[in-house]
Formats: sequence, C-alpha cells, structure tokens
Amino acid sequence: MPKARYHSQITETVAADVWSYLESVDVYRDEEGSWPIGKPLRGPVFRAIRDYEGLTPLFSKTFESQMAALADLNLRVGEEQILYMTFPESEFDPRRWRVPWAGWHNDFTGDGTGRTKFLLGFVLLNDADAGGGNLLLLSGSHRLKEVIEPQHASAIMKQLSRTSTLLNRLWDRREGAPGVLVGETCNVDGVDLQVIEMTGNTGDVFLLDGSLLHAATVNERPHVRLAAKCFFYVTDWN
Ligand SMILES: O=C(O)CCC(=O)C(=O)O
Repeated sequence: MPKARYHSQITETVAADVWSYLESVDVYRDEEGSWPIGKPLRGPVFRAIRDYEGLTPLFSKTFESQMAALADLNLRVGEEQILYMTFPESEFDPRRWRVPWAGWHNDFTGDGTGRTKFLLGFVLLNDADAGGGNLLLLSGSHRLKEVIEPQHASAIMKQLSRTSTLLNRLWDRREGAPGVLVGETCNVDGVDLQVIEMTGNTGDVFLLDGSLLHAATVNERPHVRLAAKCFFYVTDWN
C-alpha cells in the first residue's frame, strides 16, 4: 500500500472548513453534546458525506500527478469525492472492539482480469489512532482469485473463510474479532494477506486498489475522525 504525506497546511484548512460546514447542521467542534452519536448526521447520511464540496482543494491536478508518480500509473481523479466522519461511540477496548461481518466490502467488483481499473486515494484530515473509527482493510486481497472474479463481497468472504483460520475468525458471523486480529497475517494460494487498520497522522495519504476488501469501524476514541476519499481511474488500463 503506497503511502505519502500531504501538506498539513492544506489538510488543516480543509478540516477547519469541514467544521464550519457542520455548523449549518448544528454540530460544533468544541461541543461534544452536539455530536451525532449513532444517528444520521443529515437525512439518511451517517459517516459518509458525498455532496460536500470543500474537498476540492485536496483532490487537485497536483494531487493527481503526485499520486500517479507514487503508483507509477497514469491516473485521472474521479468526480466522486467523499468525506468520512466517525463520531466517538464508546471507550476503546481492543479486546472488545468488533467490526460487523456485513460491513466488509470492496468498492470495485472484479471483472475477471485482475487488472486494476480504479484506485482509492485516502487523505487523513486529523490524526488517526487505533480504535478511532478508521478503515480496516485486508491488504493483498485484491490479488486473490476469489476477488478477481466478478462476485459480491459476501460470496468472496464465504469462500475465503474456508481457506484460513485468520479469515474465518475475522468474518465470524456470530461475533468477529477484528481488534485482536489487526496486524495478523496469513497466506492464501501464495498471496500474503494482512489485517491493517488505517492509522496515521494528519495529511497521510493512502492509495488502495479499488477491489481490496475493507470495512468501516466504530470510533472508540474521544475525538472525531475525519478522512477524505476520492477515486482515481487508471487511464492506461486496457
Ligand atoms: O473510511 C471509512 O470510514 C469508510 C470507507 C469505506 O467504507 C469505503 O471507502 O468504501
């Protein structure tokens, strides 16, 4: 997973803009009582805000060319830019922390070729500690034949759960145990896999294959988590 650091002045400006935008829906940075905990932020929207235009300064042409250099691919930044906010829900306990089975998905369903069609670019807009409502991902999963096949994530997970004890535990329908599994590795059909939590510092940038399996997690830290995502099309894919 290539990783880079974004200029903090820009991320801080965007984060400040996010907070002033939230004032229009009565959510205030310094008033925890106003934070929407476990309920939609606006209409049916909780966590992901798709029509917020304040991300434009992040996903510029400069960003596009920097990411292209990092991935060594010709890229074009997509129209969809999403802001993810995760408000605190409970106190952090790594043994108790769970991710629902149903939360796992990939943004791009394979088309049988195994060639990347689009990438996901994430920028952290504040520091992201473990258990702070970050993205959890199964690195390497985009290389698995089950993922390359054009099938829904639930079918992929059902097949993969049978191939490894780690994946069977990760996707245990009864409880799941992601907290203790972060960092764990396994190998399926010669592909190295690792459960990774997208932790880091303000401005960190992550570039992911769009077919990688990932899941949103609950925020058990006392601060709000802010991250932005955009899609990149790989333009020399054919
Ligand atoms: O980072 C998040 O909070 C969720 C991201 C996600 O589920 C996605 O990118 O599809």
